[in-house]
Amino acid sequence: MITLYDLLFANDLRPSPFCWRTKLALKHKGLAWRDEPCGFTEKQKVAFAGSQTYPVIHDGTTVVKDSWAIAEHLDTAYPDKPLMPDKPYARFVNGWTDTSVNPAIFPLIAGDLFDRVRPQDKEYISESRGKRLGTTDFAGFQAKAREKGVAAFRAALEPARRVLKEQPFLSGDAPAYPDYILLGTFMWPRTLSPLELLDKDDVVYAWRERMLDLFDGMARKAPAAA
Ligand SMILES: N[C@@H](CCC(=O)N[C@@H](CS)C(=O)NCC(=O)O)C(=O)O
Repeated sequence: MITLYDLLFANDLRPSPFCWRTKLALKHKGLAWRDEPCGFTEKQKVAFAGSQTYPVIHDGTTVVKDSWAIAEHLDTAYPDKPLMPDKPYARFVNGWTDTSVNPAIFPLIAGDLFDRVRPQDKEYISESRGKRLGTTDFAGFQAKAREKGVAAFRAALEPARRVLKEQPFLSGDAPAYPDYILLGTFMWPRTLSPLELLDKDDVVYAWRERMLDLFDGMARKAPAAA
């Protein structure tokens, strides 16, 4: 049985966009796994993998860290139902999401995220994210960021919008890893913040609805922010 080391917030919330990539990839393959929830200050749980981040998986005797490496491992070890039939395209979506989409979300939810961090992890997040943002007033930072940031986030999605105007999923007629990458990103604000990032008439909104329904509504049913 595969073990997934999954980032844990307060009230058992599991928002990590990278861990969601892995969870959706495992479901796509039809593989069962056991969750090992880990807080920000519990990195000793993934020290065996030499990792400072989640996700990590333990698959038999194989240990894999980093969501991209995990997707590659799953396609090699379980070649049925490929996650990445077009690997260069998947790599592009991975890089685009990491560098253009995720950074556009973080400022918009920084305060809501901080509110939902486990109490024992707050000092670590305050220091590490405070350094990144230049302030520990996360609520104030978030309020300011939302003035222009929602429009900027929507603009960053334009490459996906152009694809989704032509086909139901980023990967064509059926979802695959590129779709899981982007849905993973949407699971992050969905789990941590009541902020709605998309207009209802956006093709990305309709795609997200289809994605939330996959695997018997696995992502839709996951605990989300009130
Ligand atoms: N490139 C890595 C990034 C993973 C990552 O940054 N994970 C975050 C959670 S969303 C993390 O574990 N952060 C730990 C920390 O900030 O201390 C991947 O794709 O797995």
